Amino acid sequence: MSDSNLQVLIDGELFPEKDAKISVFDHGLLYGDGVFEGIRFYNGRVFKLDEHIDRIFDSAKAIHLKINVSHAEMCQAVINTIKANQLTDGYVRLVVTRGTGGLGLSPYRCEKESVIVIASKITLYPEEDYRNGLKLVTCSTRRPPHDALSPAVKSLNYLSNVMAKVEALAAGAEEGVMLNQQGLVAECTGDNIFLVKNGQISTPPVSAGMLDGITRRVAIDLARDLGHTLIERDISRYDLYTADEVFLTGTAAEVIPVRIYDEREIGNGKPGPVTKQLMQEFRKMVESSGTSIY
Ligand code: PXG
Repeated sequence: MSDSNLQVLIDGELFPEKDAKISVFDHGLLYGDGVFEGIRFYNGRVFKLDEHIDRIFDSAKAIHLKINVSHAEMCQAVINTIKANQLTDGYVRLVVTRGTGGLGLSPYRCEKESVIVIASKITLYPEEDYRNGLKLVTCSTRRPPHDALSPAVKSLNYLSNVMAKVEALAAGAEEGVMLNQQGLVAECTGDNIFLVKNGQISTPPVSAGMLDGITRRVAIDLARDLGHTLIERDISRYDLYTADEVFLTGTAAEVIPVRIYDEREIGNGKPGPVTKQLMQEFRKMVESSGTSIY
């Protein structure tokens, strides 16, 4: 996705896209040493901005990366970048890298972190996928265990997710289900997962080893507010195969139904009523809440 005239913010300074560059010695590039966020804005308002900024600070803390910018300044950087690009609807990629250092793993040789804000338009799944649902397969690439790199950290190390996505696409699917070290369902390569069975909604707990998705939290609150029973519990592939409905949540995907999983039709193969209701309520919420940009 490349918009020719994008203005990109790097360490507080705006650059035209073609001049928006960082050093080849940045440890974000050399070691994937850094963290990021994907944030959406709708209708001139940034959705769940505080939550995303909190999460990037938590991710940074977890990898021992000090961000020398305050929460409020980070929010302002996001808003200013959207403004500079005169956008009302789109997507922000916020990246904090360890910064420029020598060759060698030690982060202590990096002088200062770099904060990058890209604001752009977004297109992910085509409209028909929201109407019909996605095809999913199980990937052989697992989520890393908590004692490797915590899957709760939204780090610049997305290779296992990328490899899983390659598997999913190779199988002709749109998304891939990633299991944890126990073989239980964790999440998808860039989305969290939910199922509905006999009117009850369930989703794996964060402890299953996943990103604590902000859209996931929104979906949980929405479902409960609508009077649904929602529980966090261990979920196996069997549970998904035999579910009445399955849907995914993510900043990019929003709330999206699943039609087929590992060649098994989910329910009757059409988006179910709970999924449709949550999609609708989610849409209402994003259109009517968030931090004003202008
Ligand atoms: N799991 C993983 C592994 C993710 O990367 C989610 C779940 C959903 O979390 P949120 O907080 O977005 O509800 C994500 C989010 C991109 C992109 O550009 C990736 C995400 C979100 C937006 C854009 O690939 N990942």
